[in-house]
Amino acid sequence: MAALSLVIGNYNYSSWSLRPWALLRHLGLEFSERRLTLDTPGFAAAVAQYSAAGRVPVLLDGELAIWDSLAIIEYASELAGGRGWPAERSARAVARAVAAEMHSGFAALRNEYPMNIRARGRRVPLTEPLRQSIARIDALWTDCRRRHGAAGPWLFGTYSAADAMFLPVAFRFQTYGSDGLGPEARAYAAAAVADPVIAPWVRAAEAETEVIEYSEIGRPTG
Ligand SMILES: N[C@@H](CCC(=O)N[C@@H](CS)C(=O)NCC(=O)O)C(=O)O
Repeated sequence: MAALSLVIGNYNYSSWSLRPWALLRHLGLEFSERRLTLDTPGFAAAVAQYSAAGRVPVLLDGELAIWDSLAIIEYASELAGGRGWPAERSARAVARAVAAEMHSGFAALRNEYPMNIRARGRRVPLTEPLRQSIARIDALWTDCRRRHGAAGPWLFGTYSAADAMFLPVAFRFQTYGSDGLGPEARAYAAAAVADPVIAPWVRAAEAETEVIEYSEIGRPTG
């Protein structure tokens, strides 16, 4: 049995769970999954077994419980000998800034475009804060791809934590449309959601039957 265990929420909806899961998979670290169902009466008691913060993801390594996506990503990278961040120091510093910007920012995008991996063809009003979030993501992805595209298909050439942090955003563009993204950012988002390494997560999201109504916004009307 794998020593590491990742406590996650619903595959379809839990964007914070997806981030470290994707990096653990890319690093080739073995881990088991413990899935809790978000937005149910039993969730609070279930997650309290693992974390007093009351949120997923949580990474368990023996007695150690790490309860935040970015902290899990850093721990996973340490276990993998520093892989998961660019090897070159200045690229690594920028990748950390990119990942941290996602972790602490983009509130409008997170609220107005809830991750809903199964859904397609959803449309929600483009508020000014949402437009600004999308413009910032477009600029960030385009700049990274122009600088590092020659080294590989990911934001910093080879796969890094920055890609894992932005993977749920790529799924959001698949659900709500990618208006506002330029060609490089669109191509990056399309490649990110088609990444074979994360395909098992997508299959699990498609097989789930729970519906969290507040995340099911933007259905076509009429
Ligand atoms: N900053 C945290 C955020 C974690 C988070 O908000 N997780 C959501 C699921 S995606 C959650 O556990 N929600 C349950 C709740 O708030 O009751 C992280 O990066 O791990």
